[in-house]
Formats: sequence, C-alpha cells, structure tokens
Amino acid sequence: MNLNAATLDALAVHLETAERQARDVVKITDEHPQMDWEDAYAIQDRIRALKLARGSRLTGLKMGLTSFAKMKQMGVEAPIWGFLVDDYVRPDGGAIEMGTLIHPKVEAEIAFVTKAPLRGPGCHIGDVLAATDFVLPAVEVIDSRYRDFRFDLKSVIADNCSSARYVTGGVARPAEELDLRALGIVIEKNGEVIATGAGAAVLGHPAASVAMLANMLGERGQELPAGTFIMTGGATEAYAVERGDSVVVRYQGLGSVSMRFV
Ligand code: OOG
Ligand code: MG
Repeated sequence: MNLNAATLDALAVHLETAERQARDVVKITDEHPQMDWEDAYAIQDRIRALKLARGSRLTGLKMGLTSFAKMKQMGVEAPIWGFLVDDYVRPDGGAIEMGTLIHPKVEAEIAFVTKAPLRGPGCHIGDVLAATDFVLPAVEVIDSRYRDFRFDLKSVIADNCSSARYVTGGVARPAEELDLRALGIVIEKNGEVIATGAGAAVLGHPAASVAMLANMLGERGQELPAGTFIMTGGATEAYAVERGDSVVVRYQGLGSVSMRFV
C-alpha cells in the first residue's frame, strides 16, 4: 500500500460521488501515480462500504476484461473484479434512465450462480462447474466515471470496474446442459445485429473466469460463498448506447435479455 487511509477514503468518496452525480472525472492515477494494486482494491472496498452503509445490498460479483476484445478495446492487459449491488439491478425488458449515467455501454455476459463455496488458489473449471447451481444470461451496462472511458487498470479497479447497471433474464439452465464455449451470442441494437460472440471469448471458457475470481479472492484469504451471482465479463467489445436505443441480446439455449434506454 502506498496511499494512506485518509487518501483512500477521499478517493472513494470522490469516485462514488461522481457515480451518484453522473459526472465524469479524470483518472485518479494522474494525481496519485504511486497508487498500487492493493490501494486500488482498497478504494473499491471503501466504495462498497459507503454503499452498504447507505442501505444498499450486495447482489454479486463481476469479472471484467476477461475477453481479448475487451482488453484490446480498453488498452489494458489483465482481468479485474468488482462488486454488484441492488441499486444496479434493472428488470429484463425494462428502462434504463440515461439521466443517471454518464456514457453507458452494453456488454453481453454469461452469469453463474453457485451452490457451494469456491476457494482458491488452485480453483479450476471443473471445481466451478461442480459448484454451479445454474447459468443465466446477463447484460451489463458499464459507465466508467472516467472522462471518455480513459483509464489504466488501477484507476478502473478503484472505480468498481465501471459497474453501473445490469439486467438478467432469459432462461436459467444447469451448466452441464450447455456447451458454454460454443454458446453463441448475438447483440442487436434497434433491431440490427451489431456484434456476435461466443462463450469461449471469455478466457477460453466462462467458468475459467469464475475460477480466476476464486483464485484472486483466495490470494486475499477470501472465498466465493455458495449462492453467489457472478458475471463473467463481456464476451465482445462494449457498445455505446444513447437515449432511445433498444438492445436485445440473444444467447444460444438461454433465451434473450433486453432493455430500453430512456
Ligand atoms: C471495465 C469493466 C469491464 C467487462 O465485462 O469486461 C467489464 C471497462 O471496460 O470499463 O465489465
Ligand atoms: Mg462487464
């Protein structure tokens, strides 16, 4: 850790206020170039504590930058994780208010819900599948608090990995009924196909993303409890949306998830 507690507290308030006011800020490493990985996750933890203290409920975890398409789009090179709270949840087919967001983008993701705890190190795809209750489709709406989505890995970790909204829907299925690598994904905006992808885009297999999360948490002495909802990361690039857009994502064997931006 290179930053002191007062600085970590101030940066958490700075980023969480930017989120609540839908106002962009410059990436925090500009002013704090000595910030390290521990500092970055310590700021994220403080943002989580601020939200929970205000009455938000933790609803899951997410992995980010797990596909080559996303890493390339954002110019960064390693997966990261963040948390999810009930404030971010929107219903399938529902409206997402643009007025509360800065510059949202949509991501097509495969989500897992666990039925047994997972603890790294050494957690692998087989452990994840054995501990999976079901998988279901999700669309994440990310909204970096950084101007023009320009950030480095440490700044984005501190900003809870751009988490803003998410929608689940479609069909929940046991993982063994699906070929999660070959699972096709089609993203449509206003009735037109804008991207296609497959489960394998996410670290070769979406369950590998959950295993990596368990292993990264294991390094901090933490585990993934049974019953955790986990989004495994965007399978394609993220796509910007505007007021009036409607988005439908179709997942092979898992139905679809849709939303309108108003
Ligand atoms: C960081 C969040 C990435 C994903 O699914 O890859 C993410 C960002 O690109 O702003 O949620
Ligand atoms: Mg995501």
